Amino acid sequence: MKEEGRWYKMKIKSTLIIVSMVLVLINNVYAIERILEVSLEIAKDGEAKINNIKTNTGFTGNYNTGNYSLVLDYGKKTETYRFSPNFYLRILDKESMHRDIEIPIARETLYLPYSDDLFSIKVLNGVETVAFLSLGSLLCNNDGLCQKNENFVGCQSDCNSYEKDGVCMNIKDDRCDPDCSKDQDYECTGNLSQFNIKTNNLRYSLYGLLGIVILYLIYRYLKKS
Ligand SMILES: [Ca+2]
Ligand SMILES: [Ca+2]
Repeated sequence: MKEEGRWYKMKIKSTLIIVSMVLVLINNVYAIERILEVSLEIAKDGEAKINNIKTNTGFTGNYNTGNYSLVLDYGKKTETYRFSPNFYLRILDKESMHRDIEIPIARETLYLPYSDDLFSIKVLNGVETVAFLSLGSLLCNNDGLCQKNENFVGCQSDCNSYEKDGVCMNIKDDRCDPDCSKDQDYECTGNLSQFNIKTNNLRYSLYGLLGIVILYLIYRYLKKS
């Protein structure tokens, strides 16, 4: 009897572990990574210009090598990303051959990890600083209005999830985000049942998964006793 009680406790413990693992998995599927898009115009052997910055959702790039670096300053720490601007343009000549011609200005967009405490951006060519931008309230000025470089990703105090702010947030907020295409945000089709079917399907498949786990545990329990 004592033995059985211990075994039963163990089963409860493992059920809890499995359930929490499933919950963690669900959470990860919905985790959206925030990124900062930095568009640069770099003059060969000269100054660089930070043309545009924008917060977005998506993937970051790999910036490990190159003679240029972009430094994100968070006040307490800095992060350095290395890259090589492309000063060549590939063209097709009269004989239909590819040829690279040199261009005076390279245009690059970098996709970097973003967090709210970002303070300034610096671009270096070797050790020489070629561009600097202090962010200040550029990405969010907390005035209740969604403008300029602000969007829901970087400025939730001013922008709603369904704002026309250049980023598509395909989340359930009962509104159509005008930045999304119809297949990105189901709330844009005006046919909410389609959206509900989707979420219900997901919900049922998760219930199904939990059901299988529980049935398996009951089966194991009956087999042992
Ligand atoms: Ca604002
Ligand atoms: Ca939007």
